[in-house]
Amino acid sequence: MITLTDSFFKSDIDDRITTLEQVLGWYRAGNNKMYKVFTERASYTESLENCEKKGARLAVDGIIEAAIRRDLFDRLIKPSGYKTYVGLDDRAIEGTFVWLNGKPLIAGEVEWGSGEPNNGGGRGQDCASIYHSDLIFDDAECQNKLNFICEISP
Ligand SMILES: [Ca+2]
Ligand SMILES: [Ca+2]
Repeated sequence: MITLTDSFFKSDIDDRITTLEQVLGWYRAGNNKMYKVFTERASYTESLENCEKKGARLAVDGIIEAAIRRDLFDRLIKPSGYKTYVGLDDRAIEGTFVWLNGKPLIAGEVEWGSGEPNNGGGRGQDCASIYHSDLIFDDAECQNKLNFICEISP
């Protein structure tokens, strides 16, 4: 795994974008942020850490924006073939989903699967994921090992 270093972030933005796109395989979305789905499945906490190690974060902005979300789903999440974590959870207050940027999820902002979020019927499911089959969300048990999508502002 290639980890982005301080020197990378000090280099010219065009060089950074070229490196991310052409060397590291990140996708530049319409919001000018870059995305990559990682398939070394990880828990939610590990996914947060893995994105941070890459100088990124678990995806938020491109997931909130519906058109970008659709693009990211079609290009990255669906082909990855597995449920994928995004930066949204209700770990702090049960039933109150908050994006990693601190903004609360607005009702109707994303489409949940039928009956979701269900908190696992009381077992405790606090970490949001997107199915690879359809662009719908499910709250998963945070220790589940899923794919994850990172977001970086080059
Ligand atoms: Ca929950
Ligand atoms: Ca669920």
